[in-house]
Parts: sequence; structure tokens; C-alpha cells
Amino acid sequence: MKFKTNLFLLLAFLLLQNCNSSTEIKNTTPNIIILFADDLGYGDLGVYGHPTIRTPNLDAMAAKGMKFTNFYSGSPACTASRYALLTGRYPIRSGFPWVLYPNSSRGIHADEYTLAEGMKDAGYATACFGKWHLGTIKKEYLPLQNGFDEYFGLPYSNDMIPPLWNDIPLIEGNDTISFNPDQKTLTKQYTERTIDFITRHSRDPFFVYVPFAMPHLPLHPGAAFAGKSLRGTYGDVVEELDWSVGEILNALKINNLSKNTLVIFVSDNGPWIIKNEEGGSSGLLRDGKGSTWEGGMRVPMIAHWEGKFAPAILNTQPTSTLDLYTSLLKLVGQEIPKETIYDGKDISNLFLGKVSEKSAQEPFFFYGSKKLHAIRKGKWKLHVHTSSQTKREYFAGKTPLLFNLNEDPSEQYDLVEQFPEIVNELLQEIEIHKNEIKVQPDFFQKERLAQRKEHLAFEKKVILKNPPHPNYNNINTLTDGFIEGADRFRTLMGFEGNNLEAMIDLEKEETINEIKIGFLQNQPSWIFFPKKVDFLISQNGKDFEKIATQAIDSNLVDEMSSVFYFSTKEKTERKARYIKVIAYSQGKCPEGHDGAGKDCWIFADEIIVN
Ligand SMILES: [Ca+2]
Ligand SMILES: [Ca+2]
Repeated sequence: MKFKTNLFLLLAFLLLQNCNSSTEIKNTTPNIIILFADDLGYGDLGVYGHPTIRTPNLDAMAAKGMKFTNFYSGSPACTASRYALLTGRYPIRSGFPWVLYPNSSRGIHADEYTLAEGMKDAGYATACFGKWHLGTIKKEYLPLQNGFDEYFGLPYSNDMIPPLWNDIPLIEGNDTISFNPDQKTLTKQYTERTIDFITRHSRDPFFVYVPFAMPHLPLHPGAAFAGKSLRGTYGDVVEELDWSVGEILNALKINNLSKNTLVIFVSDNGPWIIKNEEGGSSGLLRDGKGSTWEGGMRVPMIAHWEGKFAPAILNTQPTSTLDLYTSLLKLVGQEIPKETIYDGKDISNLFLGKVSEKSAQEPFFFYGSKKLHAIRKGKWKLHVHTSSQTKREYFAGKTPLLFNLNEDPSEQYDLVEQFPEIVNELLQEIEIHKNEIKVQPDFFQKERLAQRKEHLAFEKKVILKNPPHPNYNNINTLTDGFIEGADRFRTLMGFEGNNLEAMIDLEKEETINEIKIGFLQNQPSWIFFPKKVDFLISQNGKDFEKIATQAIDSNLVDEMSSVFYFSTKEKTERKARYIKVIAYSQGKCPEGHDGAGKDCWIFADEIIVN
């Protein structure tokens, strides 16, 4: 009897335990997994119609989940696309709208509120396993400083390797653990890391972001996949990604997490079609990576959340990675900062199995590397600028072009003539958007604006006696309040052989205590400090009085690359309305220099008047 009671108690205890853990799961917000393929085209999966690439796991994921057929990446380029996904903002807002290289000085700005930071604030454990590509040159650009608890992977594209580039690091956390790893092992390693993370956090809410290295070139399938696909090496690599998806979904099942984990599989941009059969396919869509034709930005997107929505839903609504930012943070109950402009719309209802009545009519904008190329609103897409890495001029380069994407997803039949009112409406939407984009400068511009120094000559008009070189004629730099360093010499004003003689009208009489002007020296580029600088003042703009001269100090002349400010030195306390600065070029490069006897340059920056 006693034994039986104990057994009963034990059973009751176990039941309670069980009950507790299932309530625990029900009450928490979902875990989030984003599997992000690189350069995978719209037509590259079985479930999206590829005739020979076998993707049984992704096909099954779509059969149990939701397949999107009008889903866009935020950009047709790697870095910008990742930026859009992780910040919910058009890449134009970031200050790096295209691709970063291993030596790029910029990276993701610390003031961006990343998806991972939002997840962390919501109490999630966070990890990124794979290609980062949002900056590497400073520690602050790396994943751990941008919301991820863990990171493992190549920090940029798998083709930025020797001999064109330096050795590529494999990074764990903030540390380089090796160089030039065997790329055949990457997909497997990223998969194992992801499964390990899921297993370790099976009782905490978690967010895992897995930006795969491939099928971006070079293609390196794992040993178990090499030579197996009818589609060749490209197919091998995609079939390995499919295996990875299967393993990750299986890990969720084993850990009893399928019902409270939203898994999203998507690609960062269209296929790299200029690489011929090594690149993928955009199926029935036009063009590929790098272009704003549909093939460049419409990508496969599959969402899976067991039990949340009816199986095999086909979602034809125009949606994008920008929307994922907004919607996923909504799903985990995290608010986004109010002071920043975000571009994504809230489609969280779709992931909850409800209809998202909102926003099918909200415009989506397509950007090339420098400017806005196209808009989509509902079924209509209007191109105002087109480009292709293939150098092909579709429609003989004509713009604007209007397509009805519901009836013509391949963008073959231009309807500009038939629907002028739609063209006008979309052109207006573009104008509204362009004006709105200007309102909020990117975080780098903001930082720079904060460093601007106002002084008496700030933004005053400058009149030059001698013309600057046409390649270096940025006259604004003389009074724009930005005090530049030697690294920005291309933005300074350059004179070849000539003197600089600049007059500034202060617009009213001022008490002048000091005048300064910055000059760059970079002797290997034939840029020398001036011999001397004269400072003059005038009441009427005609009769000038010289109030000071500073000759170059020979101690400075050896400096390799530096900016030096010539000044009036002593406090002048003189009243005047007009200022003149004359900087005397050394004229010819000196003896012993590469350019000895030929014209040398002077490069000027701010004329500061206090
Ligand atoms: Ca890419
Ligand atoms: Ca300046």
C-alpha cells in the first residue's frame, strides 16, 4: 500500500512536471530561426519548379507551411540585403547601399537597432552562424556588438579570398580562429552549430540567424553531396542546403520545439546569372543578382510553424525582408524605437495563421547601387531606371516601363501606353518616397553633422581668383564647417601649379580675432604645403590690408600625409567685412622628388574665421 501511494505521488509529480513544461511552452513567444541562402534564385528549389534539383526537405517544409511567391529581398546585393533584413530599413538609409569589401572602412552603425538586439531585449538567446558581411574592419561592426550572443562563420563573401584578397578569417565570437577554412565543410559546420545552439537553449526563447555561405560562388559541396545532383555542382550545393534545413527541422522535433518555433527560409538576392551554369536560375523571372528586374530581388521564401497555419498555404501578397524585421519583433513582443524610420510593414498576422488584410497596397521600392530603380504597388511595377550585370539592354533601355506582375511575372509586356494614370500615380509615390528618405540622414551623416564647426565664414560664399583643377573643385569645402582629415583629400580643393586666392564676404562687419586655413601634404601624390599664406582684411572688398603671413615651417615638410592649419597666430581684434587668403604654391616639385621640376599641387580645406 505504501509503495502504491508513493508510486501515485511519483506519477502525479511527473504529470505536474509535464503539465508545467507544456504550459511553459504555450505561454512563451515563439523561437525564431532565419535560414538565409546566398544567391539562391527563385527557380532553384523543387517546390519552386526546378526540374532536377532535389529539395525534399524544403518541399515538405512548404507543404506543411507557407510558400510565398511575391517575396522580395531588400536589395539585389549581399550587404545591402542583409542590412535590410537585420534593420528593417531600406539600405539607402544606411550609408552603404550595396556591397562591402574586406577592407571597407564602414560597417553597420552602432546606432542601428538590429533584429538581434530587439530579440535580446525581448529576453531571447541569440546566435548567428554564417556569412556576416556588415563590416569587419572594426570590432564594433561584428555580430557580437550588434545583438548576437554567439557568432561563428566567414565574415564576408566566400569569394573574397586569395589571390585577389587577403586570407579570409574564420571567426568565432570576436576572434579569428583560422584562415581560409576548407569551404566544403562550411554548410555542415553551420548546421551543427545551429543544432547545438537549439539543443542548448531548448528551454529558453531563442533567435538563430543562419546566413549560409552558398550557393554564392565558389561552389564547395560537402563530400556527401559532391557529384550527386543532376544539376551539377550548383545542384550539389543546394541539395546540401536542403539537407541542412532537414537536420535543423529535425532538431526542433527532437527537442519538442516544432510547435513554438517559426522557421523562415529565404534567399538574400537572385541568382548570379553572369556565372553561367555555376550560377542559379530565377525561373520564369527576368534577369538575376545585381538587377532590380524581378529575378534580382524576388526570392524563394518558406515559413514553417507547426500547428499555426493550415498546411500548404500559397501566399501571393507582395512582402519583403523589411517586413520580417517589423513582424518578427512584433511576434516576440518587442517594440521598435520610435525616433527611427522603419520601412517594413507588419505581416505578423500571416504567421499566426490569420489573414493580413493590411498593406498589400503599400508601395515597395527597388534600389540599385546608387539610386531608386523601381516601385511595386499591388500588382503594378514601374521601372524608372534599369540595369543588368549581363549588360543586356532589355526594351532597348527604355524607361519608364510598366508591368502587371500578376499577369506578367516575367516582365515582358510594357503597359505604359495603356495605363498612363497608373504611371502617374506610381511616379508620384516615388517622389513622396524620395522626399521622405531625405528627411532622416543616415547614422554616419548624423555623426558627421554633429562634428560640424560653425565660425564667422561658415557657409559664406567664396570667390576664387584662380580656377581649381576640375577633378578637385569642391569649393564648398572651404566654408562647409567640416574639418577634414588627410584620408578625405579627394573631397578637398586642389590646385595644380597655381596659387589659391580666396575672398570671403562675411555679409556684415565682424570683429576678427583669427583666420586659419587647412592644407594637406601628401608628397607621394605630388601634394605639398604652400610656401606661405598671407591673410588680408578689407572694409569695402577692394582695398585689402595684409594683417599676417605664415611661412611653412621646414620641420613639417617631411611628414608623409597630414593636414596643417596656417593661421594669423596672434589675436588680431580687427573689424572687417571681407577676408582674403592667398596661399603660395611651391610651384614645382623640389629636387630629389619623383616629379622634380614639374607642377606640384596644393590641397585646401576649411577657411576658419573666428
Ligand atoms: Ca548574395
Ligand atoms: Ca571643409
